[in-house]
Amino acid sequence: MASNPKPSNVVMVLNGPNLNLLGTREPEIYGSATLDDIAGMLEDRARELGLEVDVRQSNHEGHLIDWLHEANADGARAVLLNAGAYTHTSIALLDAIKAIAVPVIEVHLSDPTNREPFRHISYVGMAAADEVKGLGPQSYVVALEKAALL
Ligand code: CA2
Repeated sequence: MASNPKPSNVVMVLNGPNLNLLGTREPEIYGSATLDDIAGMLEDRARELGLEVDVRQSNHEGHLIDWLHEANADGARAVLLNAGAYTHTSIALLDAIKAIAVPVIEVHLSDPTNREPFRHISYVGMAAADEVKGLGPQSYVVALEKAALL
């Protein structure tokens, strides 16, 4: 079936490995907000922007790929993707982003380019339409505001 040519108002927000642990450890790097807190912030901002967010998290690379395909098939407005450490390793995610028409905005709480050298490469960034990083939970909100302009 052909995908819907008119993007919906749904923005899918995909979170990768270990992000379910946000707020429990390493607050000096990732802050003290939980993923549920971030989802709440996004729901509030989405309402103001006339958008709807669908926030998901998985520790499994294939789930993230399936959800990118789903966002595309459903004609989502955009995907905000914090792929966690898969950002720096996953050619499969790069291929998935290249294979879909939905714009993907790369999101990070920290700024990986100011951290260890192994975090400086981003396969996600090689295909993402845009990126927001280093703003803590606000990175997601700024990315949502960018999605509203697409
Ligand atoms: O800064 C980000 O958002 C990252 O995507 C977070 C990933 C990291 O591998 C990326 O380089 C940058 C790690 C997420 C791990 O989250 C944790 C949360 C609480 C406690 C431990 C890990």
